[in-house]
Amino acid sequence: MDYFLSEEQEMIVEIAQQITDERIIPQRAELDEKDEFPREILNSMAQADLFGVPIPEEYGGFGGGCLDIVLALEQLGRGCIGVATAFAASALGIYPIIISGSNELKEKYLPSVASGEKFAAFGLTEANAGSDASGIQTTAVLDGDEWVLNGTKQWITNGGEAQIYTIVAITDRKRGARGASMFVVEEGDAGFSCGPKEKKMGIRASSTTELIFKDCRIPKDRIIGRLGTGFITVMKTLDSSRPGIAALGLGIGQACVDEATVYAKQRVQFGKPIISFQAVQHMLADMAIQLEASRALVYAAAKHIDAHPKDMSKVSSMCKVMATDMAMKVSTDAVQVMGGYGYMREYPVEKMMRDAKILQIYEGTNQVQRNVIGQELNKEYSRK
Ligand code: COS
Repeated sequence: MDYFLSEEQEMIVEIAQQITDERIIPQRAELDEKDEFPREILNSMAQADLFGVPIPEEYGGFGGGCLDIVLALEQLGRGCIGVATAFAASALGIYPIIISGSNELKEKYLPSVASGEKFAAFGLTEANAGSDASGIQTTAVLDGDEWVLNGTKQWITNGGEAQIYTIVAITDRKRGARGASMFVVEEGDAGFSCGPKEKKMGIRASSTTELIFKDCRIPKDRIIGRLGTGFITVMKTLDSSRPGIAALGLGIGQACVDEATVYAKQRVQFGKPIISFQAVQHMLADMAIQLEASRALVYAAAKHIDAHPKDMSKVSSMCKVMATDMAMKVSTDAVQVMGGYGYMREYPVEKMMRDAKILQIYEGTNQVQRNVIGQELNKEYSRK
């Protein structure tokens, strides 16, 4: 379907497509097998200026909007969402600075992330705080001209690989959601370390570690935004990043439709290619319908967010749920169409099915997204 993209948007698609076809697809199986971080591929994305897409022009970026980043991530996700997650997590890590940071923080951190020289990571989740984002235990206490951080973040994408970490910590426990603040921590800060890489079901090219703060001292001016606004910045960050996760779902969906259709045309059973059997055709048709419907919603949501940035929570959650549930269903069906071969590592759909699962979990489970949508509906209809 033609979504009438601008020339610049077509260019973003073309660049991401080329990196996906030439660099990601040939390497994805090996990166998955070896749990290997895709540094060289990320370097080629940096050379192609992809890291600059979400960063404002005055800080060395492309100044792209939500649809621009969605288009890039959809293509990268078609290749491998492990690689694409490493890329997306750098954008996620820098959003708090874009959304709430001072000009000084923006000048200090955004240009090196826009150029791809440095990677970023976002630290919210803890052992006892995931869906309950305001239940975090990590603390930050002001001591003279420094903040002293203590606590442990869990399952942080780009942990150990990023140089810039934006993290949320409690600065005044009595104030509830208004008692959290966000900070920038740099690789090498005293008292800051990362745990070993986690062993995951999928997205194994990406790195996931703990972030450990033991009397970690950082300068006072590394606070992002005003004291006590950390939870709001976290929520706005997640609202901004969720369409990107939806785009990864589109990427997997497209790759699965492609793989399963090509296979069904080649695989002969009972003397005919299996695509000539209605049972298989209907599965492929349902996969294609769900994919295209999800794409229409993700693009429409991204355009809405670009036009109305203050009204993004509901549409952001809606497109995340729809496209990632679609990715799980369509990847499971692709394995089914391909039968025994689909279940084997020799074909890429088994990896896509393992990878798809995380999309329903990270950056807010799809159950939490439904809570957000339900709460927004409740508010809207109370006003009517
Ligand atoms: N944008 C701006 N402000 C927001 C917001 C948003 N999207 N969502 C909530 N807020 C504000 C609220 O307005 C409220 O402000 P006041 O204190 O001024 O009233 C404050 O934040 C607290 O909001 P709320 O009471 O709704 O917070 P809850 O603790 O009930 O949180 C959910 C609700 C479940 C929506 C939230 O915890 C959430 O999104 N969880 C998922 C987190 C997640 O994605 N985790 C995975 C992380 S992997 S990176």
